[in-house]
Amino acid sequence: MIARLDHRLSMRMTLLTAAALAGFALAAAGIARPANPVLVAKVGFHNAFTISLRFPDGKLVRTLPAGTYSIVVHDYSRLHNFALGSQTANRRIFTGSVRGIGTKTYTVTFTPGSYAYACSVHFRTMHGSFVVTGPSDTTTTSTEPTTTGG
Ligand SMILES: [Cu+2]
Repeated sequence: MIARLDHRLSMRMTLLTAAALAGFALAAAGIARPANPVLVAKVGFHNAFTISLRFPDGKLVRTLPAGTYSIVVHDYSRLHNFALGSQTANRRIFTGSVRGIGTKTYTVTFTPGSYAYACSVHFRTMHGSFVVTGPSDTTTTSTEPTTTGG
C-alpha cells in the first residue's frame, strides 16, 4: 500500500518536472529568438523585370544600420530570382532559385559595407545596392556557424 502511494507520488513528481522543463524550454526559446527587423524583397511581379528591397513601410533600402535582419523574399516569377551579396567582402550571401517561386525568409547579419542584390539572369538591368552603416568594431551575433583559421 505504501509502495503504491510512493509510486503514484513519484509519477506525479515526474509529470510536474516534465511540465516545468517544457515551460523552461519555451521560455529559453523565447529569449534566444528576439524578432529581427524585417526587410521585404520582391522580384518579377507579373513577370516584370523588376526587383526591390524595401523596409516594411515601403521605403527602398539605401542605407541600413548594421545588425541582424529577416529578409522576406517574394519571388513571383519563374524567369527571375533574388540574389544578395556583399561588395565589400566580395561574397554571395544567398541566391534564390530562378525557376522557383514563392516566399522564403533569410536571416542575415550585416556588418558595415556595400551590398548589392540582383536577378542572377538579368543582373545588368535588375539590380540594386545599399550601404550598411555603423561602427566597424560592433560585436554582432550570427546564427551562422563561424569558421576560424584556414
Ligand atoms: Cu531576371
